[in-house]
Amino acid sequence: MAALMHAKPVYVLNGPNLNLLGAREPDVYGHETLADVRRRAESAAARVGLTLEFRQSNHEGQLIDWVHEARDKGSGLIVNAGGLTHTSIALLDALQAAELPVIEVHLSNIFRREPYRHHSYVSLAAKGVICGLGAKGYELAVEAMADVLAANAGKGGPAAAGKKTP
Ligand code: CA2
Repeated sequence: MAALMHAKPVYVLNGPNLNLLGAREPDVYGHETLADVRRRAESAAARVGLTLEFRQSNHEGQLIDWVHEARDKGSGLIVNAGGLTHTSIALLDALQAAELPVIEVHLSNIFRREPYRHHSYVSLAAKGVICGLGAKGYELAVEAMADVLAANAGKGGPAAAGKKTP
């Protein structure tokens, strides 16, 4: 496991309705709130030497603006785009333009759910996808991001840390 300290934070972006976590549909999304998820992700980040910008918005344009911000100010992106996962070519375009490693997370196993959840635009920009493991998936995504960033840094130093690998 990498314990490399990165100056730039990893952006953890959460999309529409994820602010409702813990309040409704616990059978699908569990009992933990988004604040609980954030605490887990930040604990994992501290363990692997990363810092996070953990955010949530119900607005597609806001999420896209944050992806643009991450392009300059971030080292990677962990994205649970909520329902926009399955609809947003605009968010995909932003993620592809960011030229940062992207890890996609879903609390639920989208492949066990309705067919319209089986396709993800976000996946087209993602190095990897974690789904169905609840809040634990965010911890795993942070750990995986640390490994990706360490591997990229090893390939060409800090300037290469954000570059996608084939
Ligand atoms: O499983 C996931 O993490 C999802 O990204 C959650 C999205 C859903 O549209 C995706 O297909 C899979 C939904 C966001 C959370 O919505 C809630 C609605 C009511 C109560 C709690 C959460």
